[in-house]
Amino acid sequence: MTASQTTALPWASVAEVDPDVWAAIEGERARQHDKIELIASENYVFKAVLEAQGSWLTNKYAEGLPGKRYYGGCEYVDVVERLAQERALELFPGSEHVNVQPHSGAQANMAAYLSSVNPGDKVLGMNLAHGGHLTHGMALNFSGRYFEIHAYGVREDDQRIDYDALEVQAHEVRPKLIVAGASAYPRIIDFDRMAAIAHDVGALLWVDMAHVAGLVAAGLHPSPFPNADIVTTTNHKTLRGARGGMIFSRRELPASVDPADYPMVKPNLAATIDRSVFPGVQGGPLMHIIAGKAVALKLALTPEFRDYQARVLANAQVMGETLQSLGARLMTGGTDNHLILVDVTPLGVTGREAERLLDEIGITVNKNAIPFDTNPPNIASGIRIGTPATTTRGFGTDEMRTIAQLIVEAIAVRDEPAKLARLGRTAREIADRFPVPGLPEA
Ligand code: DSN
Repeated sequence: MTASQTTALPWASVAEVDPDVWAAIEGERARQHDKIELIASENYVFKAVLEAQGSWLTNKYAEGLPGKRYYGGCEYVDVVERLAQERALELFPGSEHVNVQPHSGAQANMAAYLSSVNPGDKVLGMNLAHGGHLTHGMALNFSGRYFEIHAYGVREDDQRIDYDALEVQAHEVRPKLIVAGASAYPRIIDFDRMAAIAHDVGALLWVDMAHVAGLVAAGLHPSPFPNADIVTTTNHKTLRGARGGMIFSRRELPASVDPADYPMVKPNLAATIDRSVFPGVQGGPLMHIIAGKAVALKLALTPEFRDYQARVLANAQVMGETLQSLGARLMTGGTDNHLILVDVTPLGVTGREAERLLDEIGITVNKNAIPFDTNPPNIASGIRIGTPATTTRGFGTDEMRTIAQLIVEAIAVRDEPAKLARLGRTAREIADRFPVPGLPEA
């Protein structure tokens, strides 16, 4: 390297400094453009969010909260974090307190536990195999290792949450904390009923609304506020924001619980939540990511965002109806939200086979266990299909109908490469018609 190259290095691009990493970034750009993204937890951020996330705010340490930092020079990051907080509280009416620092949904969830239960305490969470989440009590996760987890689930006949059974179980178990929320549940979750069940047994209700947060913000899924005591979310799923998490809470414990059961809550729940995020589970907040969250939350407060969420739902409806009319078995018989859980075994393949096959024709999904699955999780009987990303891209119900047909046809002609190649060309033609927001053209 020459002296002038060394001098230029601080201003050089990724492509110049590290062609290997740049090639992978560029490959991912092309993949995101060329393929149809149906992973229910993914989305595309707008350029303004990418710009904030990629900004020099990454250089700043800012442990603490706005106005109460452990570092100097925080005047601008304080502005950014306060804007994110104000917008988050405005987006979810009934919310009383928010911390926008969690690096991820899992870390927001860790802070929820730290604010409400001690190791060994009883927690009632949704069974992962029925659509729950790793951090809601899976044995290998910290949640399953440190707390006494009791799982509730869905009924076998209609695959819907059995609230009556949950109520009975809550009275038997007497948990300190009930966790609501799911990663692969296509129906509305009755947060109010779950709050009533929790408060009736002297427990706190924590809602992890990560998957449906955008729908909640748009008023298209019932809100967990004000009845849930703690609410966590990611920012990057239906909310279409920067990658990361947020945690909301009531200011005070609800009157229905005995404060003696929650000795970690001092002097109130809001302060406990903040303390649980930092120094509880994190050090310095990622200020560039918080800037991305602030920008995305501003966009989420617009009428266009509500319209987008309505189109996410309409697209999921049409996708589900078309798949069902073509012989696929939908868990719960349909969907109320942004995702569909499809048992693909009646079509002659496992979830793993379907995932691989669809990838071949340019459609990205994930294999997913279905409730009472007889296949192991790494094979699975189902696939999970979501519409947030394609809807951001501008796909409408016509495209959804065509994609559903492509999915079923690809499975039917899975042993015929020429036919699969033809389906792949159709998928690519659709993708080519809709540029991905925020993504530069090649
Ligand atoms: N991994 C996410 C999902 O795909 O649903 C949840 O954290």
